[in-house]
Amino acid sequence: RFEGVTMAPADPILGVSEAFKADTDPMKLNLGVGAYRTEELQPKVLDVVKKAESLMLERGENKEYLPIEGLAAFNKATAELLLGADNPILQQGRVATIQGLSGTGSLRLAGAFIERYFPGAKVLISSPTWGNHKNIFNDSRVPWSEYRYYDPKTVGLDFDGMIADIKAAPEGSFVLLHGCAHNPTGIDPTPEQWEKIADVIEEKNHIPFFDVAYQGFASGSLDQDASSVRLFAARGMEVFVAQSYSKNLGLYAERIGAINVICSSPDVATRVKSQLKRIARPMYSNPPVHGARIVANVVGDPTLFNEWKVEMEAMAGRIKNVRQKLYDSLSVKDKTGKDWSFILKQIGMFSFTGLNKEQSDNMTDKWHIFMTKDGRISLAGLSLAKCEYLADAILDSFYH
Ligand code: PLP
Ligand code: TYF
Repeated sequence: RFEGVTMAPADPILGVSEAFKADTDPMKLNLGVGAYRTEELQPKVLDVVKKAESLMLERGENKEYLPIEGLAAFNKATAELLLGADNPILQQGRVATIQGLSGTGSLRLAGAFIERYFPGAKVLISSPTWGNHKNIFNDSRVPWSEYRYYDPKTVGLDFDGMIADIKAAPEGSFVLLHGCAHNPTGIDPTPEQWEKIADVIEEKNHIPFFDVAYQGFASGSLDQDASSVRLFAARGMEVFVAQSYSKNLGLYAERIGAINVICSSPDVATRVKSQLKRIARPMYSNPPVHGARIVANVVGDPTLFNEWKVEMEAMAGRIKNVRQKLYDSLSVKDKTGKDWSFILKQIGMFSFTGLNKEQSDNMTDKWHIFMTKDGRISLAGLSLAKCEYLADAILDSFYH
């Protein structure tokens, strides 16, 4: 009876890791998935995470179910990190926060909520965007369309195109925005551009919907990386925000994140929260506790909180160093005079190289460098020692 089931295609990002594992070449390099590696290219568990976990063991915490909305101390901490602990919106009780299964699961809850309460409303996503956004809204049965974002000519933001497309969308659409460190391009709007984006969204009665997967990981500062969201919130707008602790605390496999809905009144927030819980209950009943306790312990303890900031800055700093070294290597080796400075202007974990599919194939087939076919490379998977090799591969692939 399962005869009719067809083979699903491999995920374009996670499929890269599978292919990497199968390659036996000693020079192979995995720049596909966005996961932080040390200079030795090993996965990293943050010291603050280890300390929080030993605290949890000492306290002998139990494994009882959490409530549907998750761990209260986590939900409080996560909304405070996002908006700033002294934000009046929090004192006013205008935010509905529930713990989600990391960024992905939180986006999926939002998708289900939009499908139920805004039937027919469209989600606008950037072109390009993180590949899973389309899957999430397809499975939520929420219609989506793209707005212009990346301009291949300038390897920068197509700001006019973005504004025009947001303006042209039907009133009351949801506009999905990357809070910081846009994936895959690494190109973010400037503060002035964010203000203009907020202007058109307000004008058109759209609802801003932020995906915050890299808070603190892009610039090294939690506050700076949340400034886009805070700018919208400070205007009194209603805002959706999905959060993830995969990257900034290195909790990838713990699946810890949240969905926050900033509402017009505490009353609305209470009702929205009740409906988010109603959506979560038949999906997974209640979320896992381990990652939530780690976050709550780290944020709730001033010493651990400061140590986290130092470790996060170090991760962001290592990525900036390889970014610089890659730029230097390309600039020295490339005799055509091509301007590679776009690499330095991009921020976050990724660089969007401008390599097309065929050139990306050459990177993998000839150089054993694994990356997604859109030309994105994860700098978090690169070491200083491998920058020269990567530069040789990029130049060969561009000009061969
Ligand atoms: N959103 C964006 C833009 C991402 O880049 C990622 C991870 O790479 C996520 C969401 C979600 O990741 P997770 O589900 O691990 O939190
Ligand atoms: O590299 C990226 O853009 C992400 C990484 O459950 C990722 O796709 C991998 C697994 C997952 C969520 C995000």
